[in-house]
Amino acid sequence: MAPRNLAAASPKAKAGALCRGCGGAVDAHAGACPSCGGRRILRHPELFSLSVAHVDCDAFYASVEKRDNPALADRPVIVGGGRRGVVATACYIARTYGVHSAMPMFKALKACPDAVVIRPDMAKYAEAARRIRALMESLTPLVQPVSIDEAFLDLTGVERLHKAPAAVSLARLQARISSEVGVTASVGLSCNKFLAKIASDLDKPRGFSVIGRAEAQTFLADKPIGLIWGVGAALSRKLAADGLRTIGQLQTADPGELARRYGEIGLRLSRLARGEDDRPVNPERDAKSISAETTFETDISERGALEDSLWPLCEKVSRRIKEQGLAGRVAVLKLKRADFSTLTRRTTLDHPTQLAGTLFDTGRALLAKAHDGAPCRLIGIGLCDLEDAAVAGQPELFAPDDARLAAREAALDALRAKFGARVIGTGRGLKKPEQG
Ligand code: DCP
Ligand code: MG
Repeated sequence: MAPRNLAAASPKAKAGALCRGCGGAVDAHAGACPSCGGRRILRHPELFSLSVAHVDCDAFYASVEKRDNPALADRPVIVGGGRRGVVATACYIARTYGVHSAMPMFKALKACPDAVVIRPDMAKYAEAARRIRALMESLTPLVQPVSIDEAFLDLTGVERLHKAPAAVSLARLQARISSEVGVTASVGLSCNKFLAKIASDLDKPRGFSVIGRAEAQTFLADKPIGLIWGVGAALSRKLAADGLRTIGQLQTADPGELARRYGEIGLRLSRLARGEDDRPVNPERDAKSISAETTFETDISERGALEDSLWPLCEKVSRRIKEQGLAGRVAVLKLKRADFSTLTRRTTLDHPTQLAGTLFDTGRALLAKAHDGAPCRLIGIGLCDLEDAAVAGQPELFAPDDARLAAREAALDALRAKFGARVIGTGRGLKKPEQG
């Protein structure tokens, strides 16, 4: 499996080629791999100078099931059912019948009556995921898990350690996931997370795709705007109504005009359309929740006063969650009464959020349910069930209805960054200075 030609594997190599059979680096002009004789050679001028990757397992739950029951290898397999009665995933054979994730099971079975249906066994999938994660972490400390079967990896600077460019290490990783865990994965290699994520999806299953810096704009130009993370159906419709359908149209639109029309989101779309994404691969995913609380100097029993004290806390949580590039799906409110009894109330949001306004509205609703008029000595609010904001899709940030709210918060954040957190407040934040 080791690359035979380390000279070609040097990070400085101009053009690179990789044998898709054994994962070894080969000479860019070789017709066949000198190591395994394979003829599936991946060539790309930037192959050995790119180091940000997205790795995503193929039909993950179904692959684990096939691994554990070889008799299923050539059968269409659907994992799902149970309480929700929908398809969690379908193997690539079942997909040829049109079966896909989130499809109601009855529809899936109509499309593919011969499918073998298996109930999900999460413990088994989590175990496979842990082993895959460990293999990734043996390559680089910069592993950012996105979901159970996918992660971003930044291999910048570890080429010397592995005596191989990132592409070769990734091909080896792909081979080890297959031989040691028994499932297959697809790799997307590029210069940033946005492009790497798109790349990993281009050649599934067992794919290895590269999007280079030089080709990014051209590659993206004719793709629909919906390919951009977080651009859901609603925003796509709004952009289409304004005549914007392809990423190429975003590339040629004036960024200032996009900002004026869509706020911060417009600017972000403009940058992504040009293949620019400077978010780092962030392995710091330890924080299970982000919260803030305040203890009052004197107990408060009046609802309005409690609400006023909630707002700066929401701003604080929002600021911290934005700094970490995360979004939370569950909001939690905490009240400590004067008698020191504590109560917490939580609610799951429709979409993960990082907005102070959304958190405040949710917190206020929870407060209305939880607070019985008793004097309180402390109030706290937080977000948990955290996800990477970009990968979570930020449907809320991108939903046209909330776009103004998001743009306004982005503007306030920018002012705070410039002048300090305490200088800029909203009417609500200024009404009652933060305590505790
Ligand atoms: N999953 C789920 N419900 C969904 C989507 C996914 O339960 N609506 C589960 C089952 C998948 C796993 O998460 O196996 C990983 O999700 P992916 O989106 O990566 O899908 P797959 O790995 O199954 O297929 P692909 O090869 O397209 O990545
Ligand atoms: Mg997958």
